[in-house]
Amino acid sequence: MMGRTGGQILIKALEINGAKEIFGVPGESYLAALDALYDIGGSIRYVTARQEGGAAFMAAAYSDATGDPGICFVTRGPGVSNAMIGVHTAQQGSTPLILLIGQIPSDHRDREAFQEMDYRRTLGSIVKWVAEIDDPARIPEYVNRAFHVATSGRPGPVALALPENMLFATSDTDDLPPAKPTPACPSPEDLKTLGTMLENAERPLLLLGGTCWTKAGHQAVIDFVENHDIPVAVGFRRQGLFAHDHPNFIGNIGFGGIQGPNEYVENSDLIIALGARLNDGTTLKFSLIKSPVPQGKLVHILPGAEELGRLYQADLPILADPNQAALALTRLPASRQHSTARQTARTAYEHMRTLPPQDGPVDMAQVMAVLNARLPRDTTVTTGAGNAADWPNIYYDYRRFLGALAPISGAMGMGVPAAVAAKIAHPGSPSVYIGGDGDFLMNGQEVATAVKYNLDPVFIVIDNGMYGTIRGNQEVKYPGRVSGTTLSEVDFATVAKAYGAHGERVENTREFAPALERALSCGRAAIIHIIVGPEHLGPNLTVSKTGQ
Ligand SMILES: Cc1ncc(C[n+]2csc(CCOP(=O)(O)OP(=O)(O)O)c2C)c(N)n1
Ligand SMILES: [Mg+2]
Repeated sequence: MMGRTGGQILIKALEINGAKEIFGVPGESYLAALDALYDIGGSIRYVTARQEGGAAFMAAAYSDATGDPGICFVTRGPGVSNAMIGVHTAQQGSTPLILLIGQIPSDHRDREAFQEMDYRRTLGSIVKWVAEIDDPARIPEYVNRAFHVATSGRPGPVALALPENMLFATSDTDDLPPAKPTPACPSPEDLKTLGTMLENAERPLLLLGGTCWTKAGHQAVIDFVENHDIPVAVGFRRQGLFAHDHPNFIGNIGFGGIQGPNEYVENSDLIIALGARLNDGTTLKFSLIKSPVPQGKLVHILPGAEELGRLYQADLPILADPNQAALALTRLPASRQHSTARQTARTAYEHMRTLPPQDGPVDMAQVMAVLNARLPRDTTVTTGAGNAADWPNIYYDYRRFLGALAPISGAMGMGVPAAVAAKIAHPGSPSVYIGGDGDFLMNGQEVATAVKYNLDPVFIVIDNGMYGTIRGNQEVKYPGRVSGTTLSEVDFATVAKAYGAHGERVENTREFAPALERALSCGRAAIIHIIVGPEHLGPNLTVSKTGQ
């Protein structure tokens, strides 16, 4: 019997496990898998990116936007090297990502063959699991394990190397049923203890973070905080976990957060951290919540036993899937309301988010006001890294569940591919990137991917002609000694046109609103190039004010 090729068995196993999109750059190493996609009839789409860094970021962002594992397919050595930024970002962001690698033929292994790389060593410290498949008959087993490992415990990236000859070889092996999720539930005793702690708290806080949230889990969170009227904050770059216009929301904390909610966290006597690892980004380098022993009481709920007790000695560590935990929390009797604490924290949040007019040719405070008023609730907003990302991070009213896509790793270059991925995940909803001139060009080539797939994200580029974040730090530590931080002038509206996208140039505040209207309604990808001038360093920050 002829059987199926390794490529066919692989693609079938991905389909059985629910894969809908594969983000990649092709290589001759995995032609057999590409060929199997040709036959599968559209149930899985292969999204051809322009660079593996873009593809890996798209896969990670797709996962962050949907809660499903992201899948990225790249070729060996050079392809993997490019993709590593997305894999590292998935690790730091607890994002389930499956990296498939077209590998050199097995009979050339260990000769430093053309493009050979030892994935166990190069990827070993940034993935949860890496393996190479030698026998096509075992593909279903390895693929199921990849889905299981990526999504269970603390979610994260895994990698499978697929030797070229193995993908061409045939086997008559059977398919397996899909990997089964194993979400842990909190025990009744732990819930009872948590209920008593909440009853006795004066300034409680629910702090949300983590990945793989479901709509049901999200709704349970809303029900729980409304039942008890307790304040909710989200961790570093987790703005998509709670609508910012909800009266119980008091802000995102940590790096890129604002003072009001940070103060509430420092003085809270009970933090229920649900899904949040409480990393240095969320805790402002462990200052808002002292590590290893917090100043107030801490209930730490995480899906991975290995993470509980790693950064914090919680009063009540609970090993549970955040969705299951949230559902359990809705069953706690609401005997005490915390309305005063909640109202005070909410008022502080609203007050601290009010922006004065900003210096420069374009007032970014007004730009943010236009975006908040104009963009519908179902908009996904994406960013990369740098001060420019603080505009959305702090001042955009995120309202869509999982509608904030940004790198927990602080990697520049995620925002552009993430905006493309958001359009693939939610074609009917707007997707808007907001980032700096430096960040945009780290993966600006993926605008071409948006054009290829007829997607219409809007890319807003805040151009100060420099790596402003680093320049700002330079001005503080080495005033007036500018070194390595300036950038050349790029006409991004013209770049847009060259890609087949719509381009707008905004040189003063009043030009922004009509430019946004045209970008949102043009029916194709669009770049809005905002010239903020060489003094601009971010919210309330200019070169001249730095160091004063
Ligand atoms: C991949 C990567 N390289 C370098 C850095 C360091 N870095 C952080 S912010 C930044 C500058 C960002 O410039 P831009 O996007 O123009 O925004 P601005 O700071 O000017 O607002 C750099 C170089 C990083 N975080 N990620
Ligand atoms: Mg810049």
